[in-house]
Amino acid sequence: MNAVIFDLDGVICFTDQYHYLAWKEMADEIGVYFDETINNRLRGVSRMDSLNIILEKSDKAYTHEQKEALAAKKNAIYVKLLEQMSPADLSDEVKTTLDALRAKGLKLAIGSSSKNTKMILKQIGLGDYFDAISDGTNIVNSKPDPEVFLKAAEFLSEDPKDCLVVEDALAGIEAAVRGGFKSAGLGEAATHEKVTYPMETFRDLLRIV
Ligand code: B16
Ligand code: MG
Repeated sequence: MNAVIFDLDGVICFTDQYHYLAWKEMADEIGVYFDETINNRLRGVSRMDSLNIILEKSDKAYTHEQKEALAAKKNAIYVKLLEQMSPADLSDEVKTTLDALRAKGLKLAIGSSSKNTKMILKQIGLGDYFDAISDGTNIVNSKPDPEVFLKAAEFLSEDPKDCLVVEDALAGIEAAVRGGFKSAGLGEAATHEKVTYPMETFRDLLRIV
């Protein structure tokens, strides 16, 4: 293994609650039912795909422009909430493990669907930490398409078979498998039938690589 590619939300840090609060405010404004169970389906899913899932509960048809406006409204609320994040939102376990992986000579990258990746990394004090960042701003197709991870491997000049993808979402493991990567899964992702290494906690990576 030459490199490790980390999903961001649900692996390096946790912004689920901010996504939830922002989508909830938007959904309440248009009178569409939304709860934590629906929010769980949005993990690892792109912003527009998330909105489409939320609008399954609406009987109104929205135009593309109206959807763009709703997604922008949600994102403005979300970004405001992200401003509260600080290095205290990066756990000791994650930071210590990342440093240990780097000390082993591995290249470290991010592969996230989020277009807010760079802001989040800056907020938690990892703005300049990774060797490459592939995120929602450089892809056309989101997970389970492997594009975000293939781009990360390309940015690192590594072959997918020499990279480990770390994910918390089933769609993320699917993307890793389709791209020819080995995968390590946390939470729900540990239950994917094709995951290479199911994990209980982030530091388990040290016994994998
Ligand atoms: P944004 P990940 C994903 O991040 C989140 O899990 C998902 O809930 C979100 O909709 C997606 O990013 C897009 O985020 O609206 O900030 O572009 O898990 O791929 O790091
Ligand atoms: Mg995730």
